[in-house]
Amino acid sequence: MQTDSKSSTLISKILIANRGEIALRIMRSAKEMGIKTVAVFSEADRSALHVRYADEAVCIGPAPSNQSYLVGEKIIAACKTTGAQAIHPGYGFLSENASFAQLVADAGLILVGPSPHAMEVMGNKLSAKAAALRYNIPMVPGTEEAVEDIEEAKHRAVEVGFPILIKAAAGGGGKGMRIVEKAEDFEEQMQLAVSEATSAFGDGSVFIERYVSSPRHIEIQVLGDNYGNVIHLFERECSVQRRHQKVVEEAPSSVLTPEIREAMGKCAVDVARSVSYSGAGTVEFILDENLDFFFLEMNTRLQVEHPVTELITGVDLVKEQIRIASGEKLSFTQDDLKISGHAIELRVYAEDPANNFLPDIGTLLTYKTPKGNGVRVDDGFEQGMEIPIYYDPMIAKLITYGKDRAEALKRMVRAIAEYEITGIETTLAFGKFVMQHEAFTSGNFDTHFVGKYFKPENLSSANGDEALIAAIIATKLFQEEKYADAPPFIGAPSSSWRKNRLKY
Ligand code: MV4
Repeated sequence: MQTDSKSSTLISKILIANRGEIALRIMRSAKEMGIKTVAVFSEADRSALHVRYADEAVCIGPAPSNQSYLVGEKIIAACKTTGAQAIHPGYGFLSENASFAQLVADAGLILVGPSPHAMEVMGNKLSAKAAALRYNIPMVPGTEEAVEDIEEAKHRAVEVGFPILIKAAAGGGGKGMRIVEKAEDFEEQMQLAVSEATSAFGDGSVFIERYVSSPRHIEIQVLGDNYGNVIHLFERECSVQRRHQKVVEEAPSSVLTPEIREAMGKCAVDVARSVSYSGAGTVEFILDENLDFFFLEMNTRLQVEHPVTELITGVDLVKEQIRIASGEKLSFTQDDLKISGHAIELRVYAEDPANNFLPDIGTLLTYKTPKGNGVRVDDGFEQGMEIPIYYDPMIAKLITYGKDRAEALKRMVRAIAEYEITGIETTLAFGKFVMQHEAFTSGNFDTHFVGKYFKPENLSSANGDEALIAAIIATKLFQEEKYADAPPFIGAPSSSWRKNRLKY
């Protein structure tokens, strides 16, 4: 499928304006294409893996991201110093910042991503919906413009029908979103939504949609080139999330029929066309109980969960992004693409699932990744490294592939058991809980999965190590009694036994 086209004439050196696993992910593809890589790093990331992996590295300031990874001028200056012709922004940080995209263009550099215009239109939910409306894309009934006057807004809410959802036009990640069950509550919720949106985004515009109460979250990966060719690479199912943070993603979705898949794919391509989209993008939909789907928004970046799409299509999305940015035409058509097998991704966070998922920072005392058939780990750490407090707490993405969903799931359970992390709490045991839950294994779940089924008590019972722990304690007590009068000897079981033996 992927042609090994000659390395780009426009790009011989690329700067990766990111850190962690995604910076490494991008550099690996660049290296395979014969493109030199430049890392940028903050003072907290001096010894990070992405810095060591790159051909060159430039320090761009102190640890806080607003003094380093978020400062566009420093990134552009680093390109000038090193002679990099292009910037890959990864995800997060500057990746969806239209002003930065414009700054890059004005500096005569190539941004691996869509135009500043496409970013700007899709960066606002209302302008995104307005663009999509011209292509007759299905959308949840609601207001097409921002609602300002409260009485007028309430009138519109009654027309739409309760329950409704008030959303911030500039919003993302569920911020500024309020569910309103009945008309009496409307004024209060609207005021709260406006003030939340104003403080979070500096833009208080809100709009109304009918609330779809138990949706599945399904997104379509698209690729567009600079010659008007747009294709889709099928869907990713992302319904297992916790407070708008995705936890598990998979491809394909177990609920889509070939007909719905094709219809959603066509809609996603049209949404991309509405802004002459170039590069890799993701069109988000919700799917209701009747399997009707509605366009929500478009993300104009490479997403965290892109590997599941790569595994089922055989396409290296980062290479395609770079080829498109260097002015190449898409080397394949929609008809060349098909789904092979099934892939599941588990995000491993440095968070304590037993303690309300509080971020847990510290040193990776043990860090051993699973290996073998059908296992891919995208990470940015090694044993002995510290997880810095300044950035996202994601340690790794554990991705498994199989000929079908059952095989991918079994591999995932096996891979979780092989993964050894001590020194910090992680979401691995939580992942095991999800993978073994009947609602997940049967495919009968929606965006409420975590809230509906997960309680911290589930963790210990899902763990299955009680017998092992009991045996270790018994042995230790026995030895302590036996040698109570003897001096401590070298090699005696140390008090760190628990950290070293606990496995998921
Ligand atoms: C919705 C919805 C139900 N009805 N819109 C959440 C974040 C943003 N991307 C859109 N979101 C939702 N919009 C209507 N009209 C439910 C959600 C939603 C959700 C969507 C995708 C993934 C997870 C979610 C979790 C809660 C709510």
